[in-house]
Formats: sequence, structure tokens, C-alpha cells
Amino acid sequence: MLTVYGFGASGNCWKVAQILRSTDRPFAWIEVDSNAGGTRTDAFLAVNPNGKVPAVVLADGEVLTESNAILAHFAEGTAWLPAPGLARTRVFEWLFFEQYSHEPYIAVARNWIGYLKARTRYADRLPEVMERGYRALAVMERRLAGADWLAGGAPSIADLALFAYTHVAHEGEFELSAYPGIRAWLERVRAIPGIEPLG
Ligand SMILES: N[C@@H](CCC(=O)N[C@@H](CS)C(=O)NCC(=O)O)C(=O)O
Repeated sequence: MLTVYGFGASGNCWKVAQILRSTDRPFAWIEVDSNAGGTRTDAFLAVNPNGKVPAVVLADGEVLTESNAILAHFAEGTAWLPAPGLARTRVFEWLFFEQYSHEPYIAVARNWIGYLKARTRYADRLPEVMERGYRALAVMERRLAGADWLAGGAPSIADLALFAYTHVAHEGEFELSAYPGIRAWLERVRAIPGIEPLG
């Protein structure tokens, strides 16, 4: 049995639950509220010294961290991840894009505005976070205006990774009306059998 340490409201943790559901792996979930210090306890730091969820404990006790690495681990050998080569590299491009250019802005705005209701506390940082978030959405729109999926011609973990926070971007007050390619893609991902969106 796999054990997932995760926070139910988190898109990063959603990715892990979704790939486990999509590859028919049962798992136990231990809820850790990362907004309430749950990732900073000695007990949790013994699981992930980096103090972040998600973390997955395998049957042999090995611990996996970093949501997109976890996606790749469980997608290995399935249609969610192409074989090594250019097609796989295209998937990885989007995974790294998500972590460096998308999640730090879209997830953070959602957490500050939608979850913590702390708009005033972060008023000085929000404009830049929103601007960078829209920049990431524009990159996605360029691809999705002419393609059904982010990488290649079929759904992959690139789509799961980017769906995680894009489908709840409105909770961070991102307006998607000017991004028809993204909106159509969100519906395509929602329509994949077994997908259980966050919101
Ligand atoms: N790069 C990490 C980011 C994980 C992350 O930021 N997790 C947040 C919750 S979504 C967290 O645990 N934050 C607690 C903290 O930073 O103290 C991943 O993709 O797994």
C-alpha cells in the first residue's frame, strides 16, 4: 500500500492523487495542512526534509517527493508518459515550465486570495504574481490554440501537471475569457475518464 502525505486543497497534491487513481493504484492519504504548519513538524520533516507536500511513501519505505517527479514515476510504462526520446522530452518541458513559470504565480495567487483570504497582506506582491501568471497562461494559450494536448497528440502527465492549478486559477482571480484554447483544453481534460477535478 502506498501512503500519500498531502493537503487536500493543493494542486500539487491533486496531481499525485490523480495519477494514482488513473493508474489504478490504491493509496492511503494522510492530510497535512501546509498552511497551518503541518509540513514543519519534526515528524513530517523526517518524511520530507524539504518540508513540503506531497510526499509518497512506497511499500518498501522509500519516499518520493516533488509532485512532477512523482507524476513521472507512476506514469512510467503507461500512456501518460511517452517512451524516452523527443516525445518524452516535450512532456518534461511542460513539467519544468509548470514548476518554474506557472505554479509559483498561479498557485500562489490562489492561495493568498482564494484560500488564505489575505489579499491585503500580500498587496505589494500580488501585481507581479498576477502579471507573471498571465504570462504563463499566454504561453499555454499559444500551444493550445492549435493543439488538443500540451505535448504530442494525446493526454500526458504534462496535461495533469498544468491542469492542477489552471482549473482553479479563477480562485486566484485569473480571468480565462481571453484564453479560448485553454478553456477548451480544460474541458477536454475534465472529460478524460477518471479525472476528479479539485473544484
Ligand atoms: N515543488 C514542490 C512544491 C510543493 C509545495 O510547494 N507544496 C506546498 C503545498 S502546495 C507546501 O507543502 N508548502 C509548505 C511550505 O513550503 O512550508 C512540488 O511540486 O511538490
